Amino acid sequence: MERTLSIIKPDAVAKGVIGKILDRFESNGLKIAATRKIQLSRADAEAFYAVHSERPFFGDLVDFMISGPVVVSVLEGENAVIKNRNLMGATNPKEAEAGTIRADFAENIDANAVHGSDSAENAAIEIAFFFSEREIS
Ligand code: YYY
Ligand code: MG
Repeated sequence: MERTLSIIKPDAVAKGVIGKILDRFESNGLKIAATRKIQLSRADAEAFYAVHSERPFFGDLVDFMISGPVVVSVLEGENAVIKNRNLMGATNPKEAEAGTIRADFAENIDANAVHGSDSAENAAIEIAFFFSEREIS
């Protein structure tokens, strides 16, 4: 069993599709092992996305991620990292395959509905950023 971190971003929370997105996970063999709605601070968002701090889109990404509440979840299942990435679709919703979360719920690359860890190693770091072990089951 593998774990990954999912974030339902402010655009999708504002649209009222938290339930629809969580259903994609549960319907595709990913258990919701922990979940919480949270308003990120600027410091939270900057720390979470520190890997992108030198990229030109970093400022806009941080502004977007604190523009409203998000839903952070730990997903658990076989090959959870890649399974979640496949369910999410491409970073740019215009390039995302039909039936993926980003194709169905995202408008553009800046507001693209979901985050998902890109490796098991990063998943462990990202999960620990939001959850203690006793909150995950
Ligand atoms: O992992 P993923 O979210 O699919 O993409 P990343 O390359 O890690 O970028 C993180 C985040 O940054 C992306 O979801 C939207 C934003 N972003 C952007 O606004 N413009 C880009 N050209 C690339 C990424
Ligand atoms: Mg990424």
